[in-house]
Amino acid sequence: MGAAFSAPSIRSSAVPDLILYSYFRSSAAFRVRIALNLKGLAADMRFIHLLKDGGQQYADAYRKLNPQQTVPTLLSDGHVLTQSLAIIEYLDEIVPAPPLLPTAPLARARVRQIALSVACDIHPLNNLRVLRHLKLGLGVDDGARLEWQRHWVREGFEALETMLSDDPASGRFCYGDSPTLADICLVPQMANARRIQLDLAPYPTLLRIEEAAYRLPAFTAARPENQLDAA
Ligand SMILES: N[C@@H](CCC(=O)N[C@@H](CS)C(=O)NCC(=O)O)C(=O)O
Repeated sequence: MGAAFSAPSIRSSAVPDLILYSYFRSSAAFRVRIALNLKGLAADMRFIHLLKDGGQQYADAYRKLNPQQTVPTLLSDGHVLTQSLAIIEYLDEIVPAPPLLPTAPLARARVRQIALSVACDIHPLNNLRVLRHLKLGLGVDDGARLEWQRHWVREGFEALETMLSDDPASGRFCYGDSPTLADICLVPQMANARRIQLDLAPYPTLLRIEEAAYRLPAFTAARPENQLDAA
């Protein structure tokens, strides 16, 4: 008799049960919603309202789940995952198609470079807790806080526009002609920029990519206004 064939277990190939803690206006949660949609994955939604009840992210039960008290949090078969980019790369690993990162190392670095420009350098400066500290901790008035927000998005978008406008790797999307992690980060940040009424005309490449993204149902369905918790 030959060696026994060991079939892969159904468990290891099955898609896990997913629960996503989300807030409609959160751009980090928006990223994960896009990734889930692109992968054709459904998650049970749990809504954490960042403003109601003094901020539901600060409730004890939620803090136990996510000590950073931010959304998104993903439960995958009960395993707690936080940080949107870690969650998205995890989803990409368990459901490889369509890929959210290209294959070649330089191409992957390029996509991550764009994604991280948004996720590490633009988004954190405009986060709710930062704005709250500016107001309550440092006494910064509403007008100056708005200018703070616009300043950091403007500076980040100027760099991204330059990076994307004259790079041969840019296509219909940030990298080539299909959406990647870079678009997943860029598009929600543009939604935030619209909320603070930033003039987007100086960023024609970003606008073109956003338009291409919203032609895909995965991006449109993930928009804040299309969420069940949209107020
Ligand atoms: N780097 C984190 C950022 C998460 C984050 O800051 N989420 C915001 C919403 S976009 C939040 O929950 N803020 C709550 C607060 O600042 O109190 C990620 O990518 O998941």
